Amino acid sequence: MTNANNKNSGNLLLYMILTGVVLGVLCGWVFGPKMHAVDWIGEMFLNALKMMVIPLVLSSLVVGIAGLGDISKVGKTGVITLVYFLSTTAFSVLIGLVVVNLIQPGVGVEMSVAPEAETYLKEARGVTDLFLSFVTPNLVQSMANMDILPLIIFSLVFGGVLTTMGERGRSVIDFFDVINEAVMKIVHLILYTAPIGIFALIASKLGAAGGGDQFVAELMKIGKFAFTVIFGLLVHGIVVLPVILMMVTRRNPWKYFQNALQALTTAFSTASSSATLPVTIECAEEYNRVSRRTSLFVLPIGATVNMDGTALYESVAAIFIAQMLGVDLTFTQQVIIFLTASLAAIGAAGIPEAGLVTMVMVLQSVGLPTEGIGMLLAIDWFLDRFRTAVNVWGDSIGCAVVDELETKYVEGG
Ligand code: DAS
Repeated sequence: MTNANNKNSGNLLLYMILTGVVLGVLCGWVFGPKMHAVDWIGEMFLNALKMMVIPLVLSSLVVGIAGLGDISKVGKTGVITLVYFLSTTAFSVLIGLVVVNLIQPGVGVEMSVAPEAETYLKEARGVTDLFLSFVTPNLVQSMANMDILPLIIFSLVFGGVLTTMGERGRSVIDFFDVINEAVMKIVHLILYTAPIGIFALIASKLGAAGGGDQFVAELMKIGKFAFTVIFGLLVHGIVVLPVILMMVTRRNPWKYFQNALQALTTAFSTASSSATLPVTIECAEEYNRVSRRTSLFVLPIGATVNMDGTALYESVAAIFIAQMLGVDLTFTQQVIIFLTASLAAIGAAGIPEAGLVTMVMVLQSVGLPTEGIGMLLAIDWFLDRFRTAVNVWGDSIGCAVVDELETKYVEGG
């Protein structure tokens, strides 16, 4: 199919997905819990995308690494990617800290704890656990648990080693190249079900929240907090990231956004960066014309470790809980939150509500009661969608930025 046909069919699919989102909100809002009936359709669509994540990450990184050239080029591109990830995450946490200290959403709010908070407290990991999670004693077990971080480390090392094994290594890389292409073709097929899958995901989620009225009542309980989070995410997503894109690549951010919209809509609907990864790669390569070697290197890593939206959310939530308790955090404690929120975002998996689990680390770092998470539970499924969309937007812009700098300073350097 020519690129023009590709784009047209992509546009048609996008309009159908957006229609699915609107109808999903309407039906969930009006029919409430009755929309539980379509829960299984949304679950099937989400699982179909998740099913592609493991083969996609493994094949993408092996091919991506090999495409970058010799080990010194891989090293330079890796440094550029890491600098982009860390700087945009730092920016997002800084924005979070500024807006939450200015708006003060927690002042005057009574803290009540939801019983389900226990679940998130049990799954929480400390800073050392985060570093331990980089390497696994059982790769198959980690993949079964959708623990992508160790798979990324393994794939990067495996792909790097293959590039040093001459013809034999090349043949294995070509094998993974074919797998990667086949996986992307399967994703194309899955995306034909996206409109109905996304409709079902949103309708059942909003229905499970009790429908429109119940959802608004819960939202109003911590409305100022929700406003602070969404305002901060918009500042980062509409100002900071597009400015970086324009300054480094001279690309038109609005055009870039339109071409990434399918991925952003999927991220919003699924609340999962990992499940959205196949679509993020498709939008970057097919529509935004980012080189395959860069998108296959940056996006699988970004979907797991580069989570600007999550980092911002965790810094805002920690200060919000302190404000509710009347705890006046010192400057040093806010610096500690800056560091642990950035780390927690790196450790959060690209799955729904992962940011809640890693938030425990942030609260514990400054001695705040982790039960405070209970205040956020009722609407986290809603705010998670916004932060996941910003996570994916940050990854999408990252691959264009790295592509530009890699071409200028590594390939051509
Ligand atoms: N839902 C996570 C993601 O997939 C983000 C989060 O929970 O904060 O990016």
